[in-house]
Amino acid sequence: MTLRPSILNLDDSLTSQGSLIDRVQAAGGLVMSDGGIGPRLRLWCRDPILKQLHFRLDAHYPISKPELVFVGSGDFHHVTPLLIDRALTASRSQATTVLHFDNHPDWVRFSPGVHCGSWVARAARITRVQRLISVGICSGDIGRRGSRNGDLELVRQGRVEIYPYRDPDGGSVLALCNKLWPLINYKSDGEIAELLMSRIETPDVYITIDKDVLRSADAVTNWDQGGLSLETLLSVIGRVSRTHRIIGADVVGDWSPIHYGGPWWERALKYGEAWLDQPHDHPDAADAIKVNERANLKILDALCKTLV
Ligand SMILES: [Mn+2]
Repeated sequence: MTLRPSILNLDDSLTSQGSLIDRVQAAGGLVMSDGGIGPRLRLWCRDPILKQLHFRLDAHYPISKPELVFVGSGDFHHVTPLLIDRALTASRSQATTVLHFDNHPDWVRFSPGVHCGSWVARAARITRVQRLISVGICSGDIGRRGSRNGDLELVRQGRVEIYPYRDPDGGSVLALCNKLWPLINYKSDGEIAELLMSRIETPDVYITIDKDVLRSADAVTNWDQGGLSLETLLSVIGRVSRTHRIIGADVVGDWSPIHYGGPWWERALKYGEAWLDQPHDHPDAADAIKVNERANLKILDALCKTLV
C-alpha cells in the first residue's frame, strides 16, 4: 500500500517548499486550497468552521486513494479527525489504529469546538478507531501537574496509550492512570518499533506526525520540541508500513508566522493564549523552510513508495 501525497494549504508554510510541491505534483497529488478559512481555523475553532473545511475538501477534492496530507503548522493539528474520517471512508477500513507522533498529548478538554491540543479525544472516540497510540512526548502536559488538565478517561478506557520520549518529572518510567509507561529514549530504533508493533492490534493503521516530536536539528515548529531524531521516526514508520495497511497519514509542524482570523475578541484570545503557551523566539524563515522541507521529503519517501 502506498499513499498519494497532497498539500492542504492553510498557512502558506508549504507553498514555499518548492521541491515538496514538485514531488507532490509529480505523484499526481493535489495542492488543496482552504478557501481562506485557515486563519480562522488556527489554534482552535468552533465546529461550524471545521465542518466548512470538511465539506469543502469532500466537494472539491474527493478522496479516491489513501493520502499523505501535509497540513502546515502544528496549530492546525485539529484537522486530523476529519482526515481520519476521509481515510476510513476511502479505505473502507473496519478498525484502525492511530499512530500519533507528537511532543504533546493533545488531549486537553476544550469546548465548545476543537483545539490543536484537544483533537485526540475526538479521534480516539471515532467508532472505527480501535486505539490511539501517542509516541515521543516530553512536554510537561503528561507530568504530575500537567496531566490533570487532560482527558484521562481516554487512558483509563484503553483508547489512548502513551509511550513518552522522557518523563517530564525525571522518572525512568511514566506513572499515569495506575500504569507504568516505558520511555523510548532508552530504547533502540528496533526496540521502539517492536514495542509499538506489539500494541497495534489492527491490520490498518493511520499515522499522524507533529514534527514538534523531533529534536530542533530536524524540525523548526511553532511549539516546544521533543528529542526524537528524524532517523528514528523514519525507521519506525518504515517498520510499521512493511506489515500493516497504512490507510492514510498527515504531517503538521511546519513553522509559520502566526496570523489569526475571525472577530477581534477571538483573535485577542488566541494571541493571549499563544503568548502564554508558545515559545517567543522567532526562527529564521528561510532556515525553517529548509529544515522542514528536508524532513517532509524524507517522510514522503518513507510513505509514498512507487506503486507495485
Ligand atoms: Mn500536535
